[in-house]
Amino acid sequence: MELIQLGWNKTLEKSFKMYRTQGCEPARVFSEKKKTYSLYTADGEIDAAARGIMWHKNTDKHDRPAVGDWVALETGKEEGNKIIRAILPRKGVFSRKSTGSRKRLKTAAAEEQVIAANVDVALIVIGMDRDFNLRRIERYLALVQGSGASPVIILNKTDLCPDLGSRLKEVTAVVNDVPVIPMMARDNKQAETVYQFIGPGTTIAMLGSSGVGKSTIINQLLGYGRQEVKEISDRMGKGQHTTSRRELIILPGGGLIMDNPGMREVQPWTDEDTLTASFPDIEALAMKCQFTNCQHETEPHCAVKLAVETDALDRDRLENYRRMRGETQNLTQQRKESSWKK
Ligand SMILES: Nc1nc2c(ncn2[C@@H]2O[C@H](COP(=O)(O)OP(=O)(O)O)[C@@H](O)[C@H]2O)c(=O)[nH]1
Ligand SMILES: [Mg+2]
Ligand SMILES: [Zn+2]
Repeated sequence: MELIQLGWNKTLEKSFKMYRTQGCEPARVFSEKKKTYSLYTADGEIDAAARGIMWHKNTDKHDRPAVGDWVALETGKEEGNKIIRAILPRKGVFSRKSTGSRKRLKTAAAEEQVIAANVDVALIVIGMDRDFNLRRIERYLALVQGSGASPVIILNKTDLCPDLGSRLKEVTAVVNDVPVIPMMARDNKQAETVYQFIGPGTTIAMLGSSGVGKSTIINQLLGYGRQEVKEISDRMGKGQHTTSRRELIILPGGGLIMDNPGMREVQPWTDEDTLTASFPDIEALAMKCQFTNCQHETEPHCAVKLAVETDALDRDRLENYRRMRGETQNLTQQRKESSWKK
């Protein structure tokens, strides 16, 4: 397989140059086992271990290979003993707060664990049944903001939505320029409409709650039933949680796709500025607040609160923003504590 079809590009080639002179070859991590990784190379699939230093207890989890990473692979060693020498610079990452060991948890220090690297397009799948929730859409958009990926929203199970027209209006009102695709993935071949966002070498990650149809969409794109689809009754709404292995699957029409990278809680691992950037309407209003650091709580002459009072800004949207900002501020504090301990 051509490296370009795996997402290789000029920027990567540049940063790989020095490794090439050292006899390394480029490879892309497509799944992660305990301490080994499965990689795509120009010559096919291969398993490799990471250099010992990457597992040292003082090595930040952030510096370990993750699914989606491009790495420099040491070649020339005897067969079956390939080693990952280095991770090439990432375009962006999806990460979560590491659960860490129990001992570590007690210290409440937050550590960033990369769960997917170099994602180009994040398909946020929302069920138009009971899953439908505007606030959740905002949370996913905040999560994607700063990840280096462009978001696309899929409103799936349109067959279970009696009022699609007005739902669509509600969604487009909160998502700005993010593309929104309504679809009925199960019964039609509508999943193929997402191909407009996928080119050769595009890396896609599917995000969304359990039971919204992520695996169904992937199977449609693949043309066969690779991902396990949970049978759930439409009446009950939610399905059981089946854990799928996190891996990058090559699509027949080009591109690579990852089922839910496993963000259990929809918690943006981000900073306040990145969060605010995913609420551009609030950001614009905040420029008109009297205080530059206005928190839009009790300050006088707050343009954001005024907008809520005059119905120019949705109260629930502001509430959701505030809640996420609170979480982000906590996280920033925990990160500080974590770096003091080092
Ligand atoms: N009614 C309806 N059900 C769907 C649609 N797409 C998927 N489903 C069903 O939703 C359930 C969960 O789908 P699945 O792909 O496993 O969801 P995942 O947890 O997000 O991977 C399955 O029973 C699917 O058949 C759709 O467009 N309409
Ligand atoms: Mg699934
Ligand atoms: Zn304000």
